[in-house]
Amino acid sequence: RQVQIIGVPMDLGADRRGVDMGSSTIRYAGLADELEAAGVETTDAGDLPVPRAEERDPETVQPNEGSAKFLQETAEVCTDLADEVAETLDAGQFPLVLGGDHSIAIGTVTGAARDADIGVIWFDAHGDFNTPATSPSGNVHGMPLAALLGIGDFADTEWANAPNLSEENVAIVGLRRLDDAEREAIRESDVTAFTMSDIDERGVVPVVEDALDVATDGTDGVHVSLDMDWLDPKEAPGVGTPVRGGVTYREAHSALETVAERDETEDILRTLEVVEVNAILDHHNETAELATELAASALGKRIL
Ligand code: DIR
Ligand code: MN
Ligand code: MN
Ligand code: MN
Repeated sequence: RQVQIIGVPMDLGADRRGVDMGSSTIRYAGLADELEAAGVETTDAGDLPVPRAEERDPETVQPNEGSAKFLQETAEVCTDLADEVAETLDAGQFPLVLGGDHSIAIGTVTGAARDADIGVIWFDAHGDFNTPATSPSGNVHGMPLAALLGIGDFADTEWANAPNLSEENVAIVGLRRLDDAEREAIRESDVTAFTMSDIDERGVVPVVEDALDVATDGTDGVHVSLDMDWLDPKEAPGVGTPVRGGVTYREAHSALETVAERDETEDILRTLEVVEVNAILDHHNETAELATELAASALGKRIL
């Protein structure tokens, strides 16, 4: 497997500035060496251009302003990213996308789903199921799953609706914080959602096995989206929206090793992204280091 690293220094989708540095901090934490040690060859495409919030002309306020901040800019970045991901796959390489905030998943998944039926595993404390109409924050990083599935007012949002992705093939793992409208929308959808309570009761490996079954059922491949706030803030302090009660360091590794094991036998992994590492909030780059390690686990790193 030849991995192509694609950085997306995006922070327009989140209130906490500093997440734009996520891709550099993950690289600085030694991603390429870590992957090489795992026997994975890498190349690096560098960072996609992302406009700075400060650059925007206040005269050109978007129609969605207030309900979804920077939606137009997000659409542009995600369209570029989708092209980059699709081209990387066409070239026979494996896209590893580094955020940036979670809004970029709209681009990654749209690109991954361009020429294949895909399933998605979404490791996150949050549901990311808000829409511009329901979002209490207006931050697009709380909306990517709803956007990709064309939920609510995203129904006609062409740039965001992933072709070849159905709700039946989406599994959220590790949920512990939902806004009211998100809870409603997830219940009404055919998405499978595993909460932290499921992990408490059953253990992380059986839950991830079930999530893999959901994501692989009738699909050509799986996208894994890893929001670092999925982990407990004690393990991953460098995130903008931490929620207590997340998975531990060991559980996180077990989960991604479970993905890698399935991939070893069934060749299921199509794309991977790691998002929401916030360099300003991090302690000595430890969240970026953990992101690096978890990416290596997903791509097959083993102790023996
Ligand atoms: C919150 C936070 N539900 C929002 N979402 C986050 O702004 O919509 N998702 N942080 O990962
Ligand atoms: Mn998220
Ligand atoms: Mn299908
Ligand atoms: Mn989250």
